[in-house]
Amino acid sequence: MKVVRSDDHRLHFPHGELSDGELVRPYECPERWDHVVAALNAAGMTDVVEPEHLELDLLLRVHDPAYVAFLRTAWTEWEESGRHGDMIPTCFPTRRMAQHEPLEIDGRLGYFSFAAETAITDGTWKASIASAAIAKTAQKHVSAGESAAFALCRPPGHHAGLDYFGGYCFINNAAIAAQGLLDDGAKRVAVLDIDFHHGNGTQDIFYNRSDVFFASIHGDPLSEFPYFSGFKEETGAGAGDGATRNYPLLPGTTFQEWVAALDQALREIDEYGAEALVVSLGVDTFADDPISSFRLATEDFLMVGRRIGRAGLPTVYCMEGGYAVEEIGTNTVNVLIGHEDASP
Ligand code: 7XA
Ligand code: ZN
Repeated sequence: MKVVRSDDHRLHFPHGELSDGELVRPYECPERWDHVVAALNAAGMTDVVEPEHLELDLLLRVHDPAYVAFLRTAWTEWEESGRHGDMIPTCFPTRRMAQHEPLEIDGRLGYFSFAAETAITDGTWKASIASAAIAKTAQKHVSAGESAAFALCRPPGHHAGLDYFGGYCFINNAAIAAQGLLDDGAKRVAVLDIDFHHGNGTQDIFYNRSDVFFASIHGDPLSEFPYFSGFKEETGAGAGDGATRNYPLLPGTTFQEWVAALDQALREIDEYGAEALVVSLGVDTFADDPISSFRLATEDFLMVGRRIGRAGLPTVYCMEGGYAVEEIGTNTVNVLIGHEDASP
């Protein structure tokens, strides 16, 4: 399996994350990437590819132009306003607000985000573009005939919506990959999101579309981030009516319970008639993950990959969450090994 990665992820690393009332070292840290690379190397998955240059127009296939313009210049605007620390949003529009895009950077920061744990730094734009380029390059290899490719994206992407960031995500890498698969010939694509957290951004981007089926298995939003999206009754709208499926599961969910939802999601992807698959691969479903509450074990991830591989679809894996830093590598690579085991 081709592995696409780049050192540019290191350009993004905020000084702090607002968590449980304190400013802590961000859970989403560069060492996560290092551990995944170490596990890939240990497993002999060394068919490494550098990302190709990303045309910025591609971002506009899945994101709003005003949002992309904001992300691109946010740090400069921040510095020009005399600030140098991390850009942490503190004021958000809520129900019936957000009629106007503010002119001032603090207002714009809140307008284009949904949560305060995620900061922008001077390297965020470059790292986010590199991450999207990684997803795009992995997709290109799959569209060209590879059965699967792994995009080692950092920052992750599945919380980034049409016009907002949050949940450590800025550009939606999985959406870039799904759109690319369509642009290169697939008629119907599925995104399967197995990260612990609901992929609200991916859902937002494709909610009204029938050419991308989105299925997400995640912690029940009544008790887990992102809280306001990922309920069972969210099934798509307009042309996309029926093309979104959510499987919210309770804290403490075991592998046996979780895998029943995975099998159901894979059946629905099959019924939908997807020609290609994007997997939002988060391993924060792991029992020892510090910010999640499912109970998957390291060896379970092999079974996850086998089940996905048995679907027999050309597949792009995009890295999302996973914060048990010592185990993130083995857990991630187990999914990829399982996938390869299952492939014909
Ligand atoms: O998949 N998404 C993540 O792993 C990020 C979740 C951020 C949670 C922040 C809660 N304070
Ligand atoms: Zn997550």
